[in-house]
Amino acid sequence: MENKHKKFIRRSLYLANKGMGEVFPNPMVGCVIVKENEIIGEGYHKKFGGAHAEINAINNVINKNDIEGASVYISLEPCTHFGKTPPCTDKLIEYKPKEVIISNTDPNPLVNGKGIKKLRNNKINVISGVLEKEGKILNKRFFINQEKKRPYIILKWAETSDGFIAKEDGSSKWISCKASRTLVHKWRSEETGILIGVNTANKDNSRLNVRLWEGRDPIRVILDPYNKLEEKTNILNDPSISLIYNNMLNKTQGQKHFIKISPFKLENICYDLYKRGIYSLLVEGGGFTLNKIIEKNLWDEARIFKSQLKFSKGIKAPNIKKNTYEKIGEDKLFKITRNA
Ligand code: AOF
Ligand code: ZN
Repeated sequence: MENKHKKFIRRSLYLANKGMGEVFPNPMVGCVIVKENEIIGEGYHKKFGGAHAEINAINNVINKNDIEGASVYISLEPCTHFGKTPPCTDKLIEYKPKEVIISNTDPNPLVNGKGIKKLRNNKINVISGVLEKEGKILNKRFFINQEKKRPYIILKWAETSDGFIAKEDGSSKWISCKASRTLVHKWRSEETGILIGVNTANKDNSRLNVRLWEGRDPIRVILDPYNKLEEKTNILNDPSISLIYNNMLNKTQGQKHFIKISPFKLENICYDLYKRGIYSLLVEGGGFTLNKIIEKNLWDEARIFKSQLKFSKGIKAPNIKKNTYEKIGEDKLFKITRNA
């Protein structure tokens, strides 16, 4: 049987997950308060700007005196700063639990160990690192944002069975099957931004929105160092927002934002995106862009469809190590997560 700490931290992670899609860009956090092996209160961070998990859990306890001597399980170290809400650490100390068990320390520089230290200074026993890996996976975007000050980056492409992502003329439509394409639209709805290079934007006239699924459209990001994006493209003509990163032009025309980045470096673009609130990015090609990001080590996940088609020649897919796969319609889907 799983030990007691793991059991209740797992429950806190389960509760945290209920905040998915609502708390962003905050982390998902859950909290369980246990006395004599019974849960006496639990809660999670429900909405961005709203009460933190610990406060909701405390409010859920019927007799607040019971918290004295209890064990508090939290998926993330309690905060110590006055943000949109007062510090959870101070609130916990008021109620005198005997111990606090944590999955992850909070990478936010405003907290980062200060919560644990303050609890210990107030004679509360702290155990941290329980199911740490699971906690990090749950809040993978938040951890990358806080630690690297850039969006969480997911590469996506479809390749033929013989390893090509496009024909020689650069055309790449319909390599993957319908089911895979539908899944990609779901993924688009899950991230804040979507990025492609200018050649793909011109060649495919991509719209990069969510059509085969229900959900929010991501903000479109185009890498166009020399302003080669063609006037007729959907990116420049439909009413949605586009951020067009380039080497020389800073201007806004309606929803189209031309952003000058000089020197035109991926690291600088990533930092600018982070500052603008683009906390995650789905990168949909083309080959040049994908390879550049891989070369610069700026990716966190890759999702690769391998279809049954054969091209024999064309543009080679990026070369990264794949192992297990799942079947999506007629395709194989390989998912590679780094540092997991
Ligand atoms: C906690 N419990 O449930 C969450 C925490 O703007 P605020 O006041 O909501 O603070 C957001 C920051 O607080 C966030 O970046 C992260 O460091 C921490 N999130 N902390 O004790 C919670 N969601
Ligand atoms: Zn808090």
